[in-house]
Amino acid sequence: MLKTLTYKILENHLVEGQLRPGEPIGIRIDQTLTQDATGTTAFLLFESMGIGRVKTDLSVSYVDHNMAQFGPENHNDHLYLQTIAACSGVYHSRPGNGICHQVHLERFGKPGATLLGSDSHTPTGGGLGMLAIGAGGLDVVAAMGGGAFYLTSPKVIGVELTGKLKEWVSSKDVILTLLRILTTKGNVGCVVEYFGPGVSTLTVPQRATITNMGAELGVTTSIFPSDSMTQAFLEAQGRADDYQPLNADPNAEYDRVIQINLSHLEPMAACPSSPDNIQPFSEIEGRPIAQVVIGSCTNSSFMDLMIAGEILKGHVVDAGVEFAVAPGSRQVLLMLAQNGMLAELIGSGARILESACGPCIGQGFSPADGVVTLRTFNRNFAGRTGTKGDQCYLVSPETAATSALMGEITDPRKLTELIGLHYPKIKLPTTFFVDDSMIEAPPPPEIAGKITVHRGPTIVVPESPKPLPASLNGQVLLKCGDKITTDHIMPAGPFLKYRSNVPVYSRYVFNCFNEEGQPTFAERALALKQQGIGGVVVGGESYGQGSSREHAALCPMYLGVRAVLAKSIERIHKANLINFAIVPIEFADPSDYDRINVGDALEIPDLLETIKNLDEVRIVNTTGGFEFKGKLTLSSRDRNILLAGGLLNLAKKGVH
Ligand code: MIC
Ligand code: SF4
Repeated sequence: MLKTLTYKILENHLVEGQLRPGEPIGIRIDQTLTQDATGTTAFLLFESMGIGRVKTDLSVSYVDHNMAQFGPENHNDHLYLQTIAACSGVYHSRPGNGICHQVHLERFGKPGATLLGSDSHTPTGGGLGMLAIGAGGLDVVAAMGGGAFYLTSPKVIGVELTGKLKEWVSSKDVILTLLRILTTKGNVGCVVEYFGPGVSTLTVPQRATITNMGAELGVTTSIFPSDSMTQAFLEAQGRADDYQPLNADPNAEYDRVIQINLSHLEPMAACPSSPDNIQPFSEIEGRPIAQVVIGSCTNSSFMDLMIAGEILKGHVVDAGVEFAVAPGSRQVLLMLAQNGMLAELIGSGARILESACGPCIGQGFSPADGVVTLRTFNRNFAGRTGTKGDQCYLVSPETAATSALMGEITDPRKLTELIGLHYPKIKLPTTFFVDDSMIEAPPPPEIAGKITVHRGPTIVVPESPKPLPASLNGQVLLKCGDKITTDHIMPAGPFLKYRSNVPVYSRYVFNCFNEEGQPTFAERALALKQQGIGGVVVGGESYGQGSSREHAALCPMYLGVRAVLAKSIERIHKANLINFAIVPIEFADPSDYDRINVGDALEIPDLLETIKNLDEVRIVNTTGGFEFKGKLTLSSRDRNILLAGGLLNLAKKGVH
């Protein structure tokens, strides 16, 4: 059989199961990454699992999300992460060194390897030909301990690239095109694999933009072949030895093939408030804008900022626009400082933000009410900027810089006509400036054993779930519609700093649905918990899309939520629910969604027996006086985790 690159890498790492689409499999993980917003909890769980030292080839802990440091919480987390990394054999990328995905690509990613990260944009590594997958922290912890990562053997969607991007059209426009075709729904259990003659025209940073934002498709990951472009990138990073060529077999069989001719693409934008709300420029050009940000793990590479700098050089952004640049890594920032482009950007009026996630996760730079903000990021979910009712458009660095100059959404292809600028071709540097002094290698075990782990008082060890009851006596706490993201469930922004304190962070579960003067979701859930009634959340399609944050399961679990009933549930979130003993149930007949109301009492007789053996759940709505069916799509491992009361409880019994 002619193999895809995805299946070649899976085959090399398979430890359990059969490589057939839809089958549950376990794979060996070579590398892991964690970041501070998910990593603090992950390391607390790592400690409670008693793993000691990591068993992977490489594990890196990054600090890039919680950087605002209002109050002691963030710094407490940083110190905890630094000391626990040293104790556990983990590399520690210090605050200021950059966004995890950008730094991992630059310094650690390796073609052919597997990478598991507690962040949904881990697939960025697919730009280097690695199989890089996002997961909840607990799954990453299990892999750090040498355990397999369990997933569904994927379907592979082949994206055949032909042609070559035209001037002013960017790799961001490639992924926006794919989002227009595939949307953010219905792609669970698939991997997107790029092939064809167009691949060789894209550099690794361009490929990484595409694989990064591939996360928004809801796929398991995205991957590019490893070729001479990969070699050039690794050589320029001083890592020639990490290169190996990798390709799918010619004529490999894909489950579906999508053709994209790069020469036909045009600049595009994802309009408010979903990454798949794609519009061509004819629809949006000329809209006035008040804010532009270039940054995030999608588009903050050296080449991205160089092209933005070339556009802005010698000009000042429009008076109506606040403009910010957040370089993806310290390497990027240093190189811009060394070659003078940083001065050009500052000269253009850019506010230089630190190399971190920053505005992408609502850590500052929220736009004013009612204005348009243009960002080079990957997500524009409603309110993610920190402003309710925000109007956030996702675009390429070329479009962002051009529009910042003009004060309105402007097609970058008009720059020649507008300011006489011809397309500045930016070449991949032959040498990147390499300085790893902000990455701390772990000390040998004899020294590691003497390190005292710093545990600030704002860091609270999360509770383990209580075992599930034999029959569920539940009540509907919330009915929340389609495309509920983990940002809706567990908001970031000003609450991000409570990530390592579940009792406090839990107060903000579903905060966007709370109404002034009414009891909050958390208050209602805790009241039910005290009466021994299990909370149930009812959702529509694609429940739990977006971030990998396991707090979207951990905090509801703390509040007594025992089941999620939705039309469909996204991959990472579903795994997180299972890990924290919340039963993920899909409606057998989606129209039953309409028959359920908030406050309805729902009973699931013989819940445990059903989880043990069956795929169909009988649910009784005692308030409405009717019965309906739910579906359980669970592997036998998932069932064992639920029956044990969550992964932590299962692991404590010595089973992973
Ligand atoms: C995001 O982009 O939403 C985040 C913040 O990076 C998350 C992780 C988190 O919530 O900490 C992600 O993408 O997984
Ligand atoms: Fe950070 Fe934004 Fe990337 Fe998430 S998407 S890792 S918040 S830059």
